[in-house]
Amino acid sequence: MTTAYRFSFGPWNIHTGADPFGPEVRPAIAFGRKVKLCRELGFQAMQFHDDDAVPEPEKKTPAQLEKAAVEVRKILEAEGLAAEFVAPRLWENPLGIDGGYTANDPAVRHWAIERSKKAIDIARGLGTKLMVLWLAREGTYIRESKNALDSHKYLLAAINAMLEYDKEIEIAIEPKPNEPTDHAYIPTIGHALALASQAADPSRVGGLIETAHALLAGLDPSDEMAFALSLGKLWSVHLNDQNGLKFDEDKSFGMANLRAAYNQVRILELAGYAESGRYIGLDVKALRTQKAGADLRHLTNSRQLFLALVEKVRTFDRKLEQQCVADRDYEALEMAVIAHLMGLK
Ligand code: XUL
Ligand code: MN
Repeated sequence: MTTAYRFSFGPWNIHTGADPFGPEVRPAIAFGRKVKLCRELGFQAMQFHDDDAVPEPEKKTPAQLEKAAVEVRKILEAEGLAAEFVAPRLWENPLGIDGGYTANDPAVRHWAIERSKKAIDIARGLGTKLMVLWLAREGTYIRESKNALDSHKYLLAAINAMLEYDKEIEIAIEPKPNEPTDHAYIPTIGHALALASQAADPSRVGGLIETAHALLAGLDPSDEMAFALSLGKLWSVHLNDQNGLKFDEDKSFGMANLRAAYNQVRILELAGYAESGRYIGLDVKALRTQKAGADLRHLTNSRQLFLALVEKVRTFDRKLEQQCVADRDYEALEMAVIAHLMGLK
C-alpha cells in the first residue's frame, strides 16, 4: 500500500443522517472528537466551511476571526493535522436565498463578498491559503429571474475582490450543475477554468472536481480531472460516487462504478497528483440507515478502496496495454482492465 497520498474530509462528512425528509437518526459527534477521528482513520487534514471553524462570522471583526481560527488550528495541530481549505457558506444564510454573488439585490451581493473576506480571515488563522467556492445558489430555478450575462460578471467581480483582499490566497472553484438550484452557473470544470482565465490574477484561480458533480453533468469524472490536470489547475478533489442522475448522493468512492473510480485514480497517478502535495478529499456521506457506531465506514471504505485502486493502477500490465494500443485491440484492453480489477487470471 502506498502512503504517498494525503487524505482529507470535512466535519460535514460525519453527520447525523438528517435529510430533507426526516430528522437526525444518530447522535451528533462533537468537533473535537471529529478531529481525533480524522487522525485515527488515517487522514492528514480537515476541510472547512467558514462557520465550521468559527461560528457566526458576520458578527466578528477580521482580528477576532483570525484569533478564533488560530485556536482551531491548535486543536488540529495537536493531532498532527492541517486545514486544507475554507469555503464561504453563503447558501445557509437567509440573505443568500437567491444566491450571494449573483443575487439581484446589490446589498446581498455586497454581503456575499464581505462574508467571503471573512472566510479568508478564517483561512489565515487556520494556516491555509486555499479557498474553495462551491457556487451553491449561484444559478436559477426560473431562467428569467436573473440576467445570466450580469451573473457571470458578478461572479468574476467576487473572485477578483477575494484575490484583491489577500494577495496570497488561491481559489479553487468546485463546479456542480444543479442542486440546490435547477441550473447552476459554472456547471463544469471547463466553465470554472474559463472564468479563472479572466480573473485579475489567473494563476491564483483553479478548480476542485467532485466525482458526483461531474456525473450529474453527464460527464466522465476522470476526463474532467484530466482537463484540469493538463492545465495545472486541479487543486483538490472530492472523490465520492453517484448512481446516475438523481440527487447528489455523496456515496462512498467506487461503490456505484468501480471502473470509473479506477479511471479517476489512474488519471491522478498518471499526473503525479500525490507528488503535488494536494489532498485527496473524500466528500462522502454515511447512509441514513447506518447505526451510530457504524457511521464512519463511508470514510474508511472510500480511503481503503482508493489505495487498493492505486495498487491496481500500478500493477496493471503496461506491456499488454502498449500491445493492445499498438494493435488497436481495445476489446482486449478493456477485458484486461476488467480481469485485473476482478483478479481473474
Ligand atoms: C455540495 C458540496 C459541498 C462542497 C463544499 O454538493 O459538495 O459540500 O464540497 O462546500
Ligand atoms: Mn464537494
